[in-house]
Amino acid sequence: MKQRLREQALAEGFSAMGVCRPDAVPGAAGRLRDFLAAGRHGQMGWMEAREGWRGSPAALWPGARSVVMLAEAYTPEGDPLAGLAQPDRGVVSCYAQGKDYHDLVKRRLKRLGRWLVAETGAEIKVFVDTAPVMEKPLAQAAGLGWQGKHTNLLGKGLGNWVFLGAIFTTLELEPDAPEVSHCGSCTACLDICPTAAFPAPYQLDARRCISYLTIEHAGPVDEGLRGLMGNRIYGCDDCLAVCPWNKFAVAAREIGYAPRIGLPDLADLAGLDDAAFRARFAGSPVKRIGRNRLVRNVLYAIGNSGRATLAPVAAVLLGDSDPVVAEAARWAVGRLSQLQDDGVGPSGESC
Ligand code: B12
Ligand code: SF4
Ligand code: SF4
Repeated sequence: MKQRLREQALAEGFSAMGVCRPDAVPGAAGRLRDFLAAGRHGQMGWMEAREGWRGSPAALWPGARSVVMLAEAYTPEGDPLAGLAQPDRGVVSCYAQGKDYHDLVKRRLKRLGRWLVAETGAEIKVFVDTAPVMEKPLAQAAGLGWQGKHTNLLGKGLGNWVFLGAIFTTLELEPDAPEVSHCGSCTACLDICPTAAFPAPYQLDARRCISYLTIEHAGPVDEGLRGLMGNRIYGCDDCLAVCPWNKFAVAAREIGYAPRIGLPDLADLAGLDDAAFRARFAGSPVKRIGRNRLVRNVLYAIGNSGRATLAPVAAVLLGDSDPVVAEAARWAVGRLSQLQDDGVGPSGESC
């Protein structure tokens, strides 16, 4: 059955499948507890709220006998870091360039799950991202790959540009052998992080991670971190992009991940009102942060751009009805006028 399930998973478009027992990650609960106790989750209170289930997949659904872990590739075709050299444009992480992966992965998981139910009569529950399930350690236990020093799951024949999904089932399936780390002495992901968000290899302080700051963090971002965000306005790809194992990354098979957003103009984005924001980002993961948070991020990017021509764009938002947007506009205008006073750009060129 496991072999047939794997064939079906690959036929559905998944890149890899593995199986583990629900109790296969006994160490994860303690590490989650340490992460939460250190406050590294920042404002993500939902991580604490269901800590018991998150740390113990066996407690989440006591009837489950096996966890089927699946990886779905979204490997970008070009260099995801190329846009960082264009300061008047905003960089949206390649995971969010196409359609929302939650919808695409879940749809595929449900199709595979229905097949499993029809074949075996077993019960199933499917999860992707938002449930209290630690998907990365489960995927490692199921042999899909290992959690790299950047904390994401990567595999030798997979690379790290993969989303994860899980099917819990009452069916007994033969577990796969867990994978071990093949990071060796490499530290490329730790070294490139613009905000020094890794307190140690294999550990992330989300409060410093640009992905967290641009997507999850409500309110103003600490001023010391804003300047380090550059023109990243939604998510961050730096630590993933430098991983040498991506030489062997599998290609994305889901056409829905093809880039639709590209490198948007910061001035255009700053001018979005609620309705225009919703229309522009319909079906995209970007939609979930709402107009105000995106415009806040855009204003930080404008402040970091070194482009005096963008100061009037920021100035229009000084009176924005959202106080966080208005404060971000003040910061951006202040930063750009400082550069004008000095007559130099952020990299030392005359502006
Ligand atoms: C919360 C969350 C975030 C937070 C925190 C990320 C984090 N690393 O914890 C923020 C908002 C920052 C985030 C960012 C991103 N995320 Co996110 N996120 C999640 C979520 C919902 C939970 C992760 C979690 O449980 N974190 C808590 C910590 C404690 O767990 P952990 O990361 O597994 O930590 C382990 C290590 O610290 C390890 N550890 C600690 N010490 C030591 C020591 C040694 C020696 C070892 C070996 C291990 C070790 O033990 C812990 C448990 O195993 C998952 C979905 C899910 N339900 O699992 C998606 C998920 C991890 N995210 C995902 C993605 C794509 C991203 C981004 C790449 C998006 C982007 N481009 O902007 C970035 C990557 C940033 C990064 N470097 O991690 C994917 C990752 C897929 C993959 N290949 O791994 C997931 C799995 C969603 C999905 N279904 O596909 N994310
Ligand atoms: S996603 Fe960006 S900010 Fe977050 S840990 Fe990776 S490199 Fe650092
Ligand atoms: S960049 Fe190097 S250290 Fe980081 S996950 Fe990849 S192999 Fe491991």
